[in-house]
Amino acid sequence: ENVEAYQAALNKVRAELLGKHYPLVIDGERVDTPGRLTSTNPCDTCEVVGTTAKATVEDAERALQGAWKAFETWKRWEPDARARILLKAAAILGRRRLEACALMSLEVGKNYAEADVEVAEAIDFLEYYARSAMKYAGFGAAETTWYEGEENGMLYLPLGVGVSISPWNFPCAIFAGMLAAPIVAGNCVIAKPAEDSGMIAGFVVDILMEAGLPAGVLQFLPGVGEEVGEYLVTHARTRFITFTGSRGVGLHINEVAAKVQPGQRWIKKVILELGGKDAMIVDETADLDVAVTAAVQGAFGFNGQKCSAMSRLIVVDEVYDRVVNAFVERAGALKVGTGEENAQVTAVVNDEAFDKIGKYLEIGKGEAQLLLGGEAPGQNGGKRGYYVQPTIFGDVSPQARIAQEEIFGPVVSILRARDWEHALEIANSTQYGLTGGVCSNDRERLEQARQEFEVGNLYFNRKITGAIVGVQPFGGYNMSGTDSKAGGPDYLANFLQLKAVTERW
Ligand code: TXE
Repeated sequence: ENVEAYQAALNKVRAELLGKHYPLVIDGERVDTPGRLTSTNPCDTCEVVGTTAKATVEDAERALQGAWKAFETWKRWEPDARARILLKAAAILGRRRLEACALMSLEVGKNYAEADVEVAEAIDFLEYYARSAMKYAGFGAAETTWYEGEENGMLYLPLGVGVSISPWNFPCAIFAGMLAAPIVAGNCVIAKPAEDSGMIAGFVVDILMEAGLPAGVLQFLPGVGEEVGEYLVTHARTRFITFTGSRGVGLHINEVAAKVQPGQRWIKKVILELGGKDAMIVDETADLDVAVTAAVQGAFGFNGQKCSAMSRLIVVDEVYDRVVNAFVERAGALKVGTGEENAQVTAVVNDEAFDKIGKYLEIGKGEAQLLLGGEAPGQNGGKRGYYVQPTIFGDVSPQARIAQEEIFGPVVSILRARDWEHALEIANSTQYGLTGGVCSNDRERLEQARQEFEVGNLYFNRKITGAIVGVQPFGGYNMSGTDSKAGGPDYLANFLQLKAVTERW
């Protein structure tokens, strides 16, 4: 019945939201701009879904100054009052869940099943960070609140104004989660969504404003990353940066944000959530069906456009042929189509991704054995769209480019390991370390993986994507990022200044 309700929501969305234009939001005002960012449906490249305004650096300057003004008031709100606004937004998003799913399907091509999980995750992020803030608000905490310390005590004070720069592949959950944490901690945020997903971001901003977020606390600034994003991350008045996106851009931001600008009084706090080249090991003790199911789900969910996607499958020689044949057969049976049809594999997000993946297919043919797919990306049975068939390469060498570099599409490299030890060595042989998995029934090996598999999120005998907010902190080792969010050590502490006050000794 969900799918029927979804279809109905889709039709409502098409009528109401399709063609909608989302302006900037600065100091609580909706502000339009001459420039436009256009969102198109990747499953039908010609269909315009809608537009957002396109911020300039002048808009960014105005947003930054306005946010600092709003900060003077917002920082004095009691944490539980701030938390209640997030909880209200979560409730509104819950009521409008199907519209959010339908809009996401249209804007980034996500199928209903994946979109539904993502909206639930967005709600979880809002609720989780609201609860996290309560810890500081007298709910059983020490009587010291964040402002009037008595005698000796610890104060947790918000930092000020920061920028949140988010990707298109979790355009609702990551967008909402990344701004909710600093805001509920008392900071003000300038939110810069990815160019391909400004509408669903605008949809979330509308809900946060409806929930009562005061003017200026959240400035909504869709725009070109290299322009307004760059302007904000290098600005003397930006106090913190929370970024989720590719390794390349993340490392660039880390570099330029380190430079102390004239008049800058602090060291910018930078939080990075970057890419992955995530591997799952299958050994000879694994349950074959469990392993192949985990591999298909982990590799092709949202067409592999997840930082947590399984892009490497490492199989010990003894079971290599059985596992690979079953995996290729199951992958080959996946339905390719539109998000609305709830196809398992839909179109990749845009022409840039389409071209990038196409190049990797050619590189892969030169490096390894093509086992499935690999046709030049293109039409799906006559339908226009950025479709890439599930593609699998076999006997890939660990140092091959398709085993080292993030392709971010429905492309899997299978590597053959001599034995368990060799498999673990291969798994740890990239610069990333986000998610990883082991399909095995050998408890000693699983124990060894706990200690030695260098990933922030490790899964046994199940797909290696998906982290339950508040239960499984999500974040990686090495080049996959700097922190684990939503569930690890107190993530809000990233956005707070700690002050120890001593009066009586
Ligand atoms: O990233 P991009 P995308 C990663 C995923 C993949 C990438 C895909 O692994 O690598 O995200 O998302 C802005 N200064 N993760 O293509 O291109 C740009 O406008 C400032 C990991 O969106 O890096 C966009 O808003 N900003 C994650 C944002 O950066 C700039 C989970 C990201 O763009 C900029 C999800 C600049 N110079 C995706 N250039 C995890 N680890 O949890 C671009 N931008």
